[in-house]
Amino acid sequence: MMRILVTGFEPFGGQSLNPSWEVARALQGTSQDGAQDAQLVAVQLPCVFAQALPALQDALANHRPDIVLALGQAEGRCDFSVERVAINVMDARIPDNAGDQPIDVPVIAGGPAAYFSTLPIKALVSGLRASGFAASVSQTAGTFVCNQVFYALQHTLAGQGVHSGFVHLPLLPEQAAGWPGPSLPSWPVSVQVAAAQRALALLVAHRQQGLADLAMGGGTLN
Ligand code: PCA
Repeated sequence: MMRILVTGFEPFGGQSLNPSWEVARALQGTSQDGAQDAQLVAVQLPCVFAQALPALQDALANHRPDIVLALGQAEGRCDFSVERVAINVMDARIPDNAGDQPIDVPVIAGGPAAYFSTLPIKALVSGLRASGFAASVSQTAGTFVCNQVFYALQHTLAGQGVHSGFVHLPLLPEQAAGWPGPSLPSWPVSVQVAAAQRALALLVAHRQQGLADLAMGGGTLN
């Protein structure tokens, strides 16, 4: 049986919702198209540098997943934003939920500068677009708690054959409505959940078929 771990974050930055957790918890217990025998567990991670990695390690040890889809909120992103790379630095523009704000501290001292996603990121983007969901490859997951979790996830699972990676999600409409400053894009939770469900079905099928990722452009000029 295919074991899937989906993580989402608690709200942060003064918000009362985080789309990543709303999506993760909605997925819990659902079956994925084409993956009837998959078992999905959703785990919430604290948006606290000092607590997120222990929670992630617990989830990995408890569920021993074949596929990990880590989700986070990225205000300003307008689509299902599939991260390519995690970098070994924490540089927090705002304090985390415990008031901690590390500047230029490695996620893992002595670790490599970066890890790539081991998800088929191009196939994911292509498959989502074919199903009507806006999606793209993102070249940076930032330097806050999402990137920290993504880096530690890839570091922990390196060489184990698990398919793992990170996706940033747009705001929910109720968040965007109250957001200060210029308007930001948002997706209703139903659309976010449907996109994530499609993504998981693609990931499961891809893994079951042992396919390589698509060679499709997903870069940016700058
Ligand atoms: N987004 C933040 C942290 C938690 C979340 O959902 C980030 O992008 O780092």
